Amino acid sequence: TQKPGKKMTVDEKDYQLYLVTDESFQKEEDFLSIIEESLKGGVSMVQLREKHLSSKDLYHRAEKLAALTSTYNIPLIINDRADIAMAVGAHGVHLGQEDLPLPALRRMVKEELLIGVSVATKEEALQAEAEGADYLGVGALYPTETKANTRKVSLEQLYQIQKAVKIPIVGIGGINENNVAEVMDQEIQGVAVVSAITKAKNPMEAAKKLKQRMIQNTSI
Ligand code: TZP
Ligand code: MG
Repeated sequence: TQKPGKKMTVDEKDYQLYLVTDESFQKEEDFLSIIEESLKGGVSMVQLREKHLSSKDLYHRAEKLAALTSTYNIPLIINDRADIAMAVGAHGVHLGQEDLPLPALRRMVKEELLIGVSVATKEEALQAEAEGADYLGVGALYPTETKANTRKVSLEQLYQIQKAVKIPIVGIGGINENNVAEVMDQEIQGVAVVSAITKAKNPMEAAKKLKQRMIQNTSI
């Protein structure tokens, strides 16, 4: 946990294997155990993204998740809900293009929270960076069943976005052990995944495999 008023800092390497949770977790026991297994397998950052929960249930879920991620010393980001992020002492909040504009949110949270933004074009990336985003999620790079209405971003576009901004970038959308190397070849800091880990029979092994495949093919 952090001192009030001071932004929790994250390392570039914290972005390497970023797990995003999904509403397919119906039972809380499964939710926490899948995440704990993935942390043992090398997940380096977690985003709570559960759109079906009430504010109250989301808060309780976030509180439990914050206890787990802090045990593993892993940054926790809350999708779209700065109030919940602040309430549980999370590291940051993640915004989509349809969420509250970054400057408005920044006025409220000051430097207490990291703000990540989802982008699909170079223009959106440059704007988010200019407005003070701490990192970007770029995608969807591949077809995904996890999110409807994604916009397609090619690896070449990802590379161009990476060249255009200085802040850390994670690729997202349909990333798995077979394509993670070519994503990392675009010289970005990491990948964000949902199903490749949460739907795996063994989330710990899935995380380990992703990490191996990603390291094999990068110069870092
Ligand atoms: N944003 C763009 S694609 C996506 C989100 C949240 C879903 C990624 O899920 P998966 O299962 O890793 O394709
Ligand atoms: Mg959102």
